[in-house]
Amino acid sequence: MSIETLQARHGIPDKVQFVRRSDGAEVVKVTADHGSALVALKGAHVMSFIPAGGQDLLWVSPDTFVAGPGAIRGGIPVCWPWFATHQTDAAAPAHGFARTEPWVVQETVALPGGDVRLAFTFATRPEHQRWFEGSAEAILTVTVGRALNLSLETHNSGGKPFHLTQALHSYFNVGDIARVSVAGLEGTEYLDKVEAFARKRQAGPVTIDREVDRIYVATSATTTIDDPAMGRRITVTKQGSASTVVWNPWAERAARMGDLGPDGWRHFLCVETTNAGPDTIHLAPGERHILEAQISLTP
Ligand code: TA6
Repeated sequence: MSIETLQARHGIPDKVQFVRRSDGAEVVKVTADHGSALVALKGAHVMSFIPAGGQDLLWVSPDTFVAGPGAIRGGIPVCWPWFATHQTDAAAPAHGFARTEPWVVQETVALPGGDVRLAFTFATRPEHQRWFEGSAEAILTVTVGRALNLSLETHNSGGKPFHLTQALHSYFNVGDIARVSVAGLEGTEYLDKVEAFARKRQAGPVTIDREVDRIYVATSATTTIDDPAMGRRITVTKQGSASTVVWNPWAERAARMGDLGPDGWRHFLCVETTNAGPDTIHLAPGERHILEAQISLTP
């Protein structure tokens, strides 16, 4: 559907605007009473969330090419229907195929309290069968207000059961990664991807002084990112998620990645709401699962 048709069908004056930017990216601009957001149609990818009077909670690389075929670096990639590398096919798209494909706009709603809700859908197609044998539908609901609420519902719409791993892979904007700490995971076990998935236990808050790539397991805890350089704290609460991923590539790996911009790694931390690693969702035909995250500035 063209961006003009989307605007005619789903635009809401002063609140929801569908635009093609000068770089070719098709995006939805959302202006709610207490916050604003920007969502790319590719991947239903939230690229910005600014609570009223504040600064962006999300980081996007200045070097990312939003309109290109690859994944957007930053914001909140929706990793679905698998997280990280595919279980059997290393050549399959990392973090699933949904993050680089267009999603369908289902509805936009101006809610009574001043928040704005958008809903996007994505359905698997026959060409995905080589990587994913089931038939699934995803609905991503994005509600913008004082907080950013995300709900990712998965429905097994086919006749076969399937396994699902997934993430709301949020890149948070931080002033100085070396001074950030994350509370909420104290005492939690994690798989350390930097050390061949060694099983370890978190002592105290999470701090970053090297490459960190961890799947915290068996946790539904709320996490709070304390960012003294920006003088703020960000809280992430979640439901339908029994794992949390914390990732920052640090300098060396960032240099190899090539799309983070100069010193970009210093200015983001991923704290991801996931079902990842051993935390796998099994859906029988007709079953549904909902993964939810609420992201807000801590008052
Ligand atoms: O969530 C952490 C992680 O899986 C890391 O291992 C790292 O690879 C990161 O995601 C980024 O993945 P990407 O495919 O976007 O380069």
